[in-house]
Amino acid sequence: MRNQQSIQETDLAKKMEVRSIKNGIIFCTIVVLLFILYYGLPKEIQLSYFSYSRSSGTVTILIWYWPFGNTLTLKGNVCLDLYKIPNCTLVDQRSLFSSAHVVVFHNRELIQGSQQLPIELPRPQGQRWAWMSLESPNHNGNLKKFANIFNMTISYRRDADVTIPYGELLPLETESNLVEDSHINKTSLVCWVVSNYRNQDRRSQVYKELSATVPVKVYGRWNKMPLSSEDLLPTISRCYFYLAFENSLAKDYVTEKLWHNAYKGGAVPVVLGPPICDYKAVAPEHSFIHVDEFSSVRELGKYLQRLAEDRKRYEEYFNWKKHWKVKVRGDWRESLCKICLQYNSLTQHKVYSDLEAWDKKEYRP
Ligand SMILES: *[C@@H]1O[C@H](CO)[C@@H](O)[C@H](O)[C@H]1NC(C)=O
Ligand SMILES: *[C@@H]1O[C@H](CO)[C@@H](O)[C@H](O)[C@H]1NC(C)=O
Ligand SMILES: CC(=O)N[C@H]1CO[C@H](CO)[C@@H](O)[C@@H]1O
Repeated sequence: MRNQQSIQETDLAKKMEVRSIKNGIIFCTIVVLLFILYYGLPKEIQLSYFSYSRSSGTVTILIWYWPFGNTLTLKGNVCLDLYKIPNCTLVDQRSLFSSAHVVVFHNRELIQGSQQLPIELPRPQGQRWAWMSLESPNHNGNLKKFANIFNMTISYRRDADVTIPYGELLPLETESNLVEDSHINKTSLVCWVVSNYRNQDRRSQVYKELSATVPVKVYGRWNKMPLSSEDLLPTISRCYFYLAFENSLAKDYVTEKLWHNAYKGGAVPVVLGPPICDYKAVAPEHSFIHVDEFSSVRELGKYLQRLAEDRKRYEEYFNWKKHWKVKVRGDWRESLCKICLQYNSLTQHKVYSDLEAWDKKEYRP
């Protein structure tokens, strides 16, 4: 009897225990559900969900306003039709904000105050805001106020999330045997095209020293010899050397002066800008002459003079043309479509906590 009762009691206790465990599980589940409802999913789960969903389907890039106010048409499937980049939708309607994967802001208008960031809009999970500029750091203004806002950078710099160089060399599919006579029509030794001459610039000092050693033909507004865009390349093609001197000396800042003017013009570029290693990273060896290769500008001048007289050695500066073709940067649509090529390899979570420091990063001459 006693035993029977105690067995029944323990049974009852067990039943009670099971029930309370059940209740506990239900209670915990409700708490977790309420938590998720209120706070949303923890970041890691959300991000992996998002990265899963983004690897298929198209990426939508929203340009919040057009750089320099130059609106370009986005009719049709621009990225596919013009640049053969698939699964990439370019839009400029602000009403599509909530469906955009990337929203792009061009720096110039933000700095001038003609455009504002839509900081009042709630940012959809996983959306990235991109800061875009092709200017050198000393023309970007003070970016301190943009701390902790942007998730990615679009710039000519090699260490930007999306690199938009002013130009690049693409490998030729088949090696070119076309041997041009690079000496044809050459009438000037050294040419320079300059519009904004500032006496204090390093390039102005180099020019002055160089022209004391060899003749330098100067074109452009400064010398009251402006060149129309049609006349630019034919004029440069008549020079043995072209001074591709950048107006700002900054990491990776190599502009169309090299890619378009010199390479397409058919003159050997004499470059002044970032250090030699920055040029070597993007241009073939023996396709340019860097001012820093010489102990003095006088030595540079003497080298140029000897080279122009040595047909064979001068010709060697064009050997790269057998393997490479020049590609100059297209319009802003091309730059924006290129975001899609990088999109799937972007780090999951990134914030530029100090954009100003990133932009003005120590330049090691
Ligand atoms: C040389 O000049 C002639 C006449 O101006 C022109 O037709 C020809 O294309 C030029 N050749 C090169 C390689 O620039
Ligand atoms: C983008 O930056 C914002 C603001 O700092 C941040 O809250 C958000 O998590 C970032 N998003 C990504 C995808 O990195
Ligand atoms: C990764 C991805 O979404 N790829 C798609 C790109 O678009 C083509 C059709 O346009 C699809 O077939 C791919 O699956």
